[in-house]
Amino acid sequence: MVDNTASVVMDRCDQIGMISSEEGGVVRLAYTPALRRAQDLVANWMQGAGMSVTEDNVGNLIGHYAATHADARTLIIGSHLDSVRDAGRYDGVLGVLVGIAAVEALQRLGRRLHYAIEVVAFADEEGVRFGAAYSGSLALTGHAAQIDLARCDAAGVTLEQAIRNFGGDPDRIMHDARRPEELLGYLEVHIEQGPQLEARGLPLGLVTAIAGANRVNVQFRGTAGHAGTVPMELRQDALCGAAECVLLGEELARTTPGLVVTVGQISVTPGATNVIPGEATLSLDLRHQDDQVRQACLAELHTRAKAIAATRHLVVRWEELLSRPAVAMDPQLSNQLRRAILATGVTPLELASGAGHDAAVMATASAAAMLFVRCRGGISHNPAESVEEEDVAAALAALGQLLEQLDRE
Ligand code: HGY
Ligand code: MN
Ligand code: MN
Repeated sequence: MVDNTASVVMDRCDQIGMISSEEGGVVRLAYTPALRRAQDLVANWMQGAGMSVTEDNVGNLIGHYAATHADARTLIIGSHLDSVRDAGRYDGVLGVLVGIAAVEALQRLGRRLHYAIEVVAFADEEGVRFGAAYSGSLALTGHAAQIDLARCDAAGVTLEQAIRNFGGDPDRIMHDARRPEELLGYLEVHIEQGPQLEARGLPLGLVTAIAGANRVNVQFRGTAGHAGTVPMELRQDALCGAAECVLLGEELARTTPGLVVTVGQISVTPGATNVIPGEATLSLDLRHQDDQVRQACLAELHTRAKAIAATRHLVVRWEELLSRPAVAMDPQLSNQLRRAILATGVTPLELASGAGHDAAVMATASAAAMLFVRCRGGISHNPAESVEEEDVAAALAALGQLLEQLDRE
């Protein structure tokens, strides 16, 4: 039988990639109508694969493929359907669709395993709309208390209201928690979002660890004034303070091995060409594989931001939105995954992930492992994101092999 599963996965990635809240680019933010359309389409594919489909209180989409017996443990295969702005078609989406395809292959053979499989599309992995991230996997791993339901999006809608509008129940998200003893493990298939697999001509990677990350909103407040009349030495220009902080973050990252610092957003008020900015707010994203280094750099940046404010007679507000430790993948499950990849004739590259993933949160409640798929030029968070169909086929073969291995043991 010609196995056209990989081409079905590619086609479905294209179909999901057509769903966006904006013309001319892929934007599917958490709890928006665009994500609703994507989740409803994926729910149909889950049903078609013989899974029973539910959504939990926090908005995770969950397809359940029952085991041979009722009290069996569950292997969760997950990733996310929400996207960044102007996103590609594979970040998150590929992992959900490969999971469904693996279950479809079992269903076609009428196979039931000694464990149940759940394919989960986690709510709000990217955290673009509300600033913090991972609400789906946090709720599922019993950390609902870490979710700040009062956070607002740019339109002033709270996360709580957004979950309710989406059809979830923010008052009951603590009940989404799964008991660790019922979980066999967690597996996430994801594009590498980096250049290493391509550089080595390898299709698949085995993730060793996921970098720790901080997200901070840094707000500088000065005094708005007339661009034509306030002498330079009397200005309290909030944007100049923020700009100095941006370049300072870049400088710190350039001189600290393994540190990455990114300012992806900056907003200025009042935002008029002839008004000295009274306020400037920047988003800070800081990551490192070593928690000590990451925390020391974060503290250094905070100290330097306060010094900038003091020198420029500004007030700085440092609001921490997210702080995630670096997480090592589970050795046993990773060994199983390595064996499965090798059994398909592929030698995996072992590498750490600079990108964050729900796997880092799932690892707090279950053995977690990740399979990376080569992506062209390592490009991601960009419409040019792309994968080769044969690399998707390689991932499907490795996943199918892993499912059989886990079933035998
Ligand atoms: O930001 C990240 O690393 C991931 O794309 N959420
Ligand atoms: Mn992403
Ligand atoms: Mn992702």
